[in-house]
Amino acid sequence: MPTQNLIIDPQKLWDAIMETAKFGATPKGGIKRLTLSDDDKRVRDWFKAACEALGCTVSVDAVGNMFAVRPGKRADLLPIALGSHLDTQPTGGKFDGVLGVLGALEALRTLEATGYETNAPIMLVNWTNEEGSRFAPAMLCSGVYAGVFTPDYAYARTDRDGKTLGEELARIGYRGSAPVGSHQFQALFELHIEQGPILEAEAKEIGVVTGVQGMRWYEVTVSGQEAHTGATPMKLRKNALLGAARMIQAIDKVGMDYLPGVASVGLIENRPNSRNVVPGEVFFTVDLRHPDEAILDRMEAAFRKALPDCAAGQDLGFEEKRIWNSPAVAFNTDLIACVRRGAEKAGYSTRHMASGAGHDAAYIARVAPTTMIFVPCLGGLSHNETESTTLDECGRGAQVLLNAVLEYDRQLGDRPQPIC
Ligand code: HGY
Ligand code: MN
Ligand code: MN
Repeated sequence: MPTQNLIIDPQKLWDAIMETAKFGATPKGGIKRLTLSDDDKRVRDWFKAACEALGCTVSVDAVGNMFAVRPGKRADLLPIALGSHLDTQPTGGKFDGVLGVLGALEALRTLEATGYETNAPIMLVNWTNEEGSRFAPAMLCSGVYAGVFTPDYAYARTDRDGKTLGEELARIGYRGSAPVGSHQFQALFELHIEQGPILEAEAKEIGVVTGVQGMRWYEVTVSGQEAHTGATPMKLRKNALLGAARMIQAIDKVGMDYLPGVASVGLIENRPNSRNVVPGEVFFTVDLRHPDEAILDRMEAAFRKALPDCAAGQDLGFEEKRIWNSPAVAFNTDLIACVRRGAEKAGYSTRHMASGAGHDAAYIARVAPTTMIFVPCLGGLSHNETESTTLDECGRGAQVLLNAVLEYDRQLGDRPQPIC
């Protein structure tokens, strides 16, 4: 069958996105579906049933990564993988990660509906804990798949309530038996919203993604002395929150000094957090990113120099440790060409770009040819309950995903079969 008949149904994709948005729906129209929560279990169960209804076999590895396989004509070919993540931020939107998983499902549904047989099997993937919001770091279980972290490291990661990833994985019934890495594939394509303003600003329909910038996460604890806010003179205080505030301002300046790099503090815990106690301890997280590793080194040095400078003269102590380092990644040029051809075939405008946000594809690129496809999102806004894109943009992204996969599959078909 000519592949031009393989047309995505944007309405079916949109309906699936809206249906699964009920798992963790928030009053403001977003999603709170933290990894391994009850709502994550519900959407995983939904995804498994949807894949099985399309005739796929679904299996789960030891850190909860889900793999659904549709057979191809040639058993000698490893599958082509399509996927992303279904977990969200606490105030997440309907499309971050979800579009990549459900866009892949719609591509597979289109193949099923037309009876089209690919050369290689097709494998849908849902990666565990891409967000890293509940269990740091981000992209944790695609990282385990890529050999960056061990399963035991992942199991031991603990949320702010003291629960471990391993316990929660078992609690929701998604600690699979398959060894991590046993689900082999030969390439990965990930569809995602851009989560930034470029495509919308330039009125481009598809982002042909060339790579992901470098990312580093740190944890800082500032220690002072709890004291009475009424009886303690200003000059005698050891105010941990004041020290942290000065550090946070200095961290923002690191970002401003190294544009287009970014520097952020997103999580802060002030202790004892009582209105009439001078704070004795503050914990906060730091997120530094830049496309160039050498500049990221300079940002890290500037950040680390700022801490003692901000604590000076206040009789404060502090501890700082880097908990994550995900170097900048370049995607596979052959797969990038498949995406570009897939967009041209559909007649969509394109723009090559690197990703500001982290994605599972950044780690998978270490073990298999990998690339990504972006569609615009409204105002470039993401990690926000008002995150939005349109039915047409979702449809365009899924169509390019399908076209790119079929282009790659066609190239595989040209390879001679091994003489067994
Ligand atoms: O942090 C990130 O860039 C991704 O959303 N986890
Ligand atoms: Mn994402
Ligand atoms: Mn995200």
